[in-house]
Amino acid sequence: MEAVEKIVNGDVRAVARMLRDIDDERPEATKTLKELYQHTGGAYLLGITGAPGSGKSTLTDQLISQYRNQGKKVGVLAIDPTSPFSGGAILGDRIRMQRHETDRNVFIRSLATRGNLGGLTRSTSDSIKVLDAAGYDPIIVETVGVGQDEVEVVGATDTAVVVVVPGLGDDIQAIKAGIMEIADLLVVNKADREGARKTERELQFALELGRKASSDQEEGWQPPIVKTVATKKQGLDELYQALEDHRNYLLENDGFEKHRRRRARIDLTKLISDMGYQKIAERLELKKRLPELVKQIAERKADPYSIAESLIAQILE
Ligand SMILES: Nc1nc2c(ncn2[C@@H]2O[C@H](COP(=O)(O)OP(=O)(O)OP(=O)(O)O)[C@@H](O)[C@H]2O)c(=O)[nH]1
Ligand SMILES: [Mg+2]
Repeated sequence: MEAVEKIVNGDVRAVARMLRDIDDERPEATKTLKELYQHTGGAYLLGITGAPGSGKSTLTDQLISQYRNQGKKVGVLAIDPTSPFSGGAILGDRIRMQRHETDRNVFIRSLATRGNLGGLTRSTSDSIKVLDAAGYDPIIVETVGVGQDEVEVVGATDTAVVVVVPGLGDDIQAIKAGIMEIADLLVVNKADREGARKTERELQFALELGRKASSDQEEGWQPPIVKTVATKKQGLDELYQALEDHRNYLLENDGFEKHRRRRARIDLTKLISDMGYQKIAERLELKKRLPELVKQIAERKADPYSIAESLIAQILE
């Protein structure tokens, strides 16, 4: 049987192999992705982001149970933003969610990001499509909300959850800048610690400010703040209910359609810039010509702007 057919039939090994091929950037993966595409678009995408150690994986582990109780087949992609050598977060994710590892209806993978620009968005969105085609629904994507790419990944999900912990202090600045605008739902986890109420109030305030400044906000949806103690399952029913509320809100307001269009736009523009450079380089025989062009630029016989313009002009001719 072909890879595509196997994946669509939910063959776990075929799914795992495909994710590896994507990670290794194998050219064959693109061929399979082309054929898989028509089988995607059905899954509910749930993004969870927040500072390192805020409890994202513990929350995800609890949510997996909630969705399994509803008979859902759950996919989880945990993005590790650290260097490929540390493996620390990956290990933590595996331990946190290991009780689900023997469940055939739960698929958990960690993706290392290798630090290449745009690589995260591309490989994550490709991996999501594979799980989607294989029938996983919901698909939970865990990222550490540090870089632009991570924020972008979660911002492109259907429901974006931002996790904070009490006493964040300086963190609130980081949260205000960027992360706040993408939040559909805020979680104050580790509410067993001191200052949970204070953090909740600070978030409420930041939320009001951030929402006013943001143009990308969804009309008619007020992001709720849910307090949880993930390790003790406290607040998990409330969190699940808030997620369902947002999903229903999306269903009633063409939200899923809007998000599918947004992701299609991101996919297309990313692919054009990724593939574009390679194709342009081939067409212009850049590999052969580059040393001479670089020499001219370095010796100030030509400027890089004019060279780039003339190369582009040659392509457009
Ligand atoms: N006290 C307390 N500890 C918690 C709570 N939730 C998680 N923890 C602990 O916090 C630590 C980090 O939890 P993780 O779930 O791995 O956090 P994470 O955000 O996934 O971490 P990274 O993926 O490494 O960024 C673990 O030791 C958890 O047991 C909570 O509600 N209260
Ligand atoms: Mg984690």
